[in-house]
Amino acid sequence: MKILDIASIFSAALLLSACGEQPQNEGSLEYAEGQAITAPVPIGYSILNAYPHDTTAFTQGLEFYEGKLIESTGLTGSSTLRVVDPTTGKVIKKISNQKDIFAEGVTVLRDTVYQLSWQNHLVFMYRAKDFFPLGSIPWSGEGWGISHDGTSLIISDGTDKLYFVEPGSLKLKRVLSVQDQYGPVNNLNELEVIEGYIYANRWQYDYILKIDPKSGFVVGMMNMKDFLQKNSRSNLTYLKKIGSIAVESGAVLNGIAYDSVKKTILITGKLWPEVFEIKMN
Ligand SMILES: [Ca+2]
Repeated sequence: MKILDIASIFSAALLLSACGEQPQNEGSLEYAEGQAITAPVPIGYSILNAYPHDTTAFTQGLEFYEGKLIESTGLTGSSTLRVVDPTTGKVIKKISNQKDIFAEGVTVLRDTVYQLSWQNHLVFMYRAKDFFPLGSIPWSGEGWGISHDGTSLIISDGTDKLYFVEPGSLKLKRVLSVQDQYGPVNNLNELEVIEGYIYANRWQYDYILKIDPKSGFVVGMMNMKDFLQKNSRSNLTYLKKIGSIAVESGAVLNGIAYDSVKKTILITGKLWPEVFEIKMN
């Protein structure tokens, strides 16, 4: 697909979104106009384990794949794609993105790794077993988080929209507007599909959202306020020693990976010293 094709689809989708109109084609946008939305239900969780995590990893994407963690780290000039041992935190394999790339979310579908870039307008593909590069696809918007439902890739771009696209081509299938009882929920970031629901980090907010993939309603919420400070076994002063308020406040929760065998969730954040294994109550 050409860039222009994607751009035109996006323009149409976003225009429809802005106008609040139903599209003419089948179900490419979903709305809940006029429907009352109930407040999300608090989701409790237990912390089972804390595993080491590379404190230089500016985590942008996290996914469990064949017993290992696939992690994408950002920042222009130092972005990487990694295979990480989930319990030791050891980086088993790492490749670097080109120096001009700011990498973002990552997911694996049909043994292909999809790695987003933030504002480079490219999605990179790799063979999952060895990270052999499979090229890139143009993406007209920003790239923040990515996951999949087994059929479609699901991409966030920092707005309240989630884009369902075909793997391989990124052809747009539908746009989901995410909202809670107060209206659109923006800053959707790292994603993970867990048992049929989309879970999302929301940038600059201390919680994980549970989103109904049909309605776009936020149906649940995990409170993660001061999660690292409360639960880390590490000395966190290094986050301050960097000497930048921006970096310190940038060390936010941003990584959700689901182990479908153990039915546990691995969460971490940018520059965090640990990956936490949690289980929803
Ligand atoms: Ca994820």
